[in-house]
Amino acid sequence: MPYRHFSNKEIADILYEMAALYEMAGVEFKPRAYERAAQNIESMKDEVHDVYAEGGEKALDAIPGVGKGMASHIKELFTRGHFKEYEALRKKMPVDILGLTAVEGIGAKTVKTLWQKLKIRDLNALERAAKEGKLSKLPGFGRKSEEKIAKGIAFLRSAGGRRTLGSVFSYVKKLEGEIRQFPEVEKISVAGSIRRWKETIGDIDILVTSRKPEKVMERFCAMREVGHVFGTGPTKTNVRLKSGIDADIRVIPEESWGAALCYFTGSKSHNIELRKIAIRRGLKLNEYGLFKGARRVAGKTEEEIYKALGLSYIEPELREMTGEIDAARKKTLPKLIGYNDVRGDLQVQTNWTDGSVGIKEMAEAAEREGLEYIVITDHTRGLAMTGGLDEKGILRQMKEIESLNRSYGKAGKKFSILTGTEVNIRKDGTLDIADDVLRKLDVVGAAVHSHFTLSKNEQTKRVIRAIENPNVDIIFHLTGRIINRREGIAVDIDEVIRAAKRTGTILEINAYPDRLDIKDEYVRKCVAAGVLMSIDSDAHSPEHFSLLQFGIAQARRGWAEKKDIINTLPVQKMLARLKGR
Ligand code: DGT
Ligand code: CA
Ligand code: CA
Ligand code: ZN
Repeated sequence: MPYRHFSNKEIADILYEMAALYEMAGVEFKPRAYERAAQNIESMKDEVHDVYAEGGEKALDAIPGVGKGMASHIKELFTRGHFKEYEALRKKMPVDILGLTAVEGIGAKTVKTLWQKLKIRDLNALERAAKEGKLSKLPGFGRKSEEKIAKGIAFLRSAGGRRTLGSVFSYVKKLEGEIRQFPEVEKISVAGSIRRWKETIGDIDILVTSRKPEKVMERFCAMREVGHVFGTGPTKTNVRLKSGIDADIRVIPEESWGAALCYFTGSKSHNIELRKIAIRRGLKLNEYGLFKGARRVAGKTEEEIYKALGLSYIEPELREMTGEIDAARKKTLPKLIGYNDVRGDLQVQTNWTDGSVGIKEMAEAAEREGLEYIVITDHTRGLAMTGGLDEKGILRQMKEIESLNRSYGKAGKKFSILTGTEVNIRKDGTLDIADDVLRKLDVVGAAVHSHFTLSKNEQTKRVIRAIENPNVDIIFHLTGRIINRREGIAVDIDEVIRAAKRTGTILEINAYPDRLDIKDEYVRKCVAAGVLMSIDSDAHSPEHFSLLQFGIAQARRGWAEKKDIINTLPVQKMLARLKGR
């Protein structure tokens, strides 16, 4: 096959597949390396293709996580459309690996067994085998694991192919940037669920104004990223992008910009309510404007539409019909935390455990991102696969942090690195690090990483026991859910929030795009109860600090203000608000 363009998503998928193939082949180290490279490529702003076109194989090599071997594979992909090692591995294992491993509880090793013993190639075959009770007869499987797999498949199907916002965000920004460059485009905005910063998105909705709509559509359809055009006309075009995502673009008349933005931002139920309000006032609202008879009374901006309906302006993140319209009428909407309000990051991993680089590099990256402090929170020993630290390891790490801070002090730097940990909550709610060491740390986060299927009652007790430990400042990613993949633990959220309030424990909003844990609904409960939250990136590599924006969006969708989030405070004030100080 000759040269072909591969999008970042396509490359990442191939690398993920390679990771699984190597794992099945029993190769050491490579699986993790390929996975890491895939993650980095997925979240890159630039196209790997352009990086290669401009800087050759050397530039590929410079992408974080991509080494010489991988760089040459990617080059081969661009120049020949495939690469040998991948083809060879695929031949041995001709199965839909990504489809199968997307099921909770199925890893590469299981895929191998399923193929070797039952010739299962894809999700449908797996579903059939589970129904027929064939899985439970495999060595190492039982009734329970069969049921778990059946549940996992059902969960996956119900998610219906929606993608996390974080996995498409930089891709969408890039697309938007390219369209903005069309000479005929005047205004441009992304609308729909992306503008509302939903956790997952179905498609990409783009609005533009232009005096030459045909030309805009022609250029759009000719974009390199467009795979298939479903339909095109002067006002509306629908395409499927090469990444597999659908996109709609609409050209809007200048005087209707605000009305269209409002209409196509949604949500649908929010729009329907706005229209009812208009009708009650003897007006008519549609995507062209707000009308009194034939006269347009508003439409150029969203602000003037809300105003004409007797409402204060409602931020897109709140347009979900969960009380925002009432609050806008009564002028009691919250003043949401802003995207620049977070000053520090309270959950950061390094290469002391499963992060990609050292403490210093992470601190430098955080500083570049505009942060004033970070807490180093490597995993603890209960998470053996990450090389979790024991007490001695934590004490050694504290020394290194101390010396880094000293050198920062000497250099007159304002940035602070705080000591901390992501201590593992055991099945019974006790922690896997001794209290006298936890007490020495600046910030202690505790998290559940195992025993996800205990009953609600047991999980609630377990988490509350951790909350009641005077050394635990924060509960990290409370439910442990992974969007599209794993349901979180069952907890009585109201009881947990009461315990957090009583003890002064913070609940984290984890910004990692497939976690976003706690979810918006719970954020709102915390706001109502006066429980402080933190917004953390859970960074495992330097680029991850930019993920904070998704956590901030989550906080906004939960109606949180700046005062509700502890790490909007400067470092000393933040520390002073922690439990037991
Ligand atoms: P998605 O794409 O599933 O993540 O969710 P949205 O909210 O982006 O939905 P989408 O793409 O179907 O439509 C974009 C917006 O257009 C939607 O949020 C509200 C508006 N819209 C679409 N269809 C209707 C409709 O039938 N009635 C009203 N009032 N608004 C609609
Ligand atoms: Ca949409
Ligand atoms: Ca759409
Ligand atoms: Zn980790």
